[in-house]
Amino acid sequence: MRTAILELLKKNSDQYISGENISQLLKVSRTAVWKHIRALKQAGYEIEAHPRLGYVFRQMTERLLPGEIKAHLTSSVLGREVHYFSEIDSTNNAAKKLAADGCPEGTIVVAEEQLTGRGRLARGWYSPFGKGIWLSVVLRPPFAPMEAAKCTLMAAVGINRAINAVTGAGCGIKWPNDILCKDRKVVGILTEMSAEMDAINYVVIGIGVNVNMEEQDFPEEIAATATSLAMAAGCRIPRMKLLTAILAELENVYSTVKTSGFAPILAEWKNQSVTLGQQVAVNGIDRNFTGLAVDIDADGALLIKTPQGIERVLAGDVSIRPSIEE
Ligand code: BTX
Repeated sequence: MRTAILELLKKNSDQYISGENISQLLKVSRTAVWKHIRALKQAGYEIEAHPRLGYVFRQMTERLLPGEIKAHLTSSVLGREVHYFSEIDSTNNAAKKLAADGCPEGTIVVAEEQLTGRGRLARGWYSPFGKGIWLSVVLRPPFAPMEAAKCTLMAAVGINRAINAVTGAGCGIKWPNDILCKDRKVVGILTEMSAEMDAINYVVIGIGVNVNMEEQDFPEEIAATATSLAMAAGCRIPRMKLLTAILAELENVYSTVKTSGFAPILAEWKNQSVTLGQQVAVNGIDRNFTGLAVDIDADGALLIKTPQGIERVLAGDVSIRPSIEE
C-alpha cells in the first residue's frame, strides 16, 4: 500500500491530492493513508501536507531506499534482497549475520552512515551520513576457498568500470583493494569469507565509495590521502545511479569468472592498475621491502622485482613511491 501511495503522489507531483481522494482511489482508510505518508516522510521522502489541500510530492529522496534501489536496478541477482539502515555499525557485520542465517546470494546491505566502518587489519573506514556508498554484497561462489582472495580483484574491476562510466573521473586500481583518483583513495574494498576445507559458505564484499564529500568533510588523518568522486569530477554524483551501476558491473564480472575463470578479469585488472610499472614500498605481514611492481600472477599475488630477484606478495599493503632509481 505504501508503494501504491508513493506512486500515486509521484504521478501527481504537480498538484495536491487530498487524503480523501487517495483513500477512495486506493480503497484504504484515511487513517491508513495518514500513517503510510508519515512512514514515507520518516524514510526520507519529501511530502508536503496542507491542512485543506492534501498532500504533494516535493522531491525524490536522496536516500538509497530499498524501493528506489529496486526500481532502478538493472542487475538480476545482485540487489534482489536489500537491507537498508539509516545508520549501522558496519554493513559487513550485518551482511555476515544475514549470510550465516542463509540469506540468498545477491543480498545487499546498504547504510547512509557507518558508525564503526571497518577496513582491513582492524583499521577504520570513515563513512559519513549520505555522502558515500557504504555497501556489502553477499556472494556464494562455487570456487575453492583459496580462490576467494581474487574476489577483491574481481570486485575492483567491476567497481572501477562502473565509477568511470558514471563519473568519467579516470580512476585506477591500486593493489590489492583500493581505487584511486588522482593518487588519492576514493574506494576501499573489504572481502570477508566463511568457508569449510573445500567449499566457500559465503563471501561478503564490503565496498566503501567516497561519493559526494568535499575537501573539508574528511577528518585530518586522511585529508591528504582521500578524495571523493565529486571532488574528482567537479560535480555532485547521483548515488543511486552509481550504486545500481556498481551492482550491474559486479554481476557482470562475477558471471565472467563463473563461466571463464579469473584470467579475463585479471587481464582487465592489469589494464586498470595504477600499481604496475611503479616503484613500491611493500609493508608485508612479516617483512618490508621496496622494488618495482612488474605483474600479478594467476593467484592475484603482486610480483615485485628487487635486486635479489622477483618477490611474490599475496597480502599486505603497498605504497606507491615517487619515481626512484631501481
Ligand atoms: P584499508 O585497510 O585498505 O584502508 C583503511 C585505511 O584507509 C584507514 O586506516 C585510513 O587511513 C583510510 N581511510 C579510512 N576511511 C577512508 C575513506 N572514507 N576514504 C579514504 N581513505 C580512508 C579499506 O581498508 C577497505 C574499506 C572497506 C569499507 C567498506 S564500507 C562497507 C563495508 N562495511 C565496512 O565496515 N567496511 C566495508
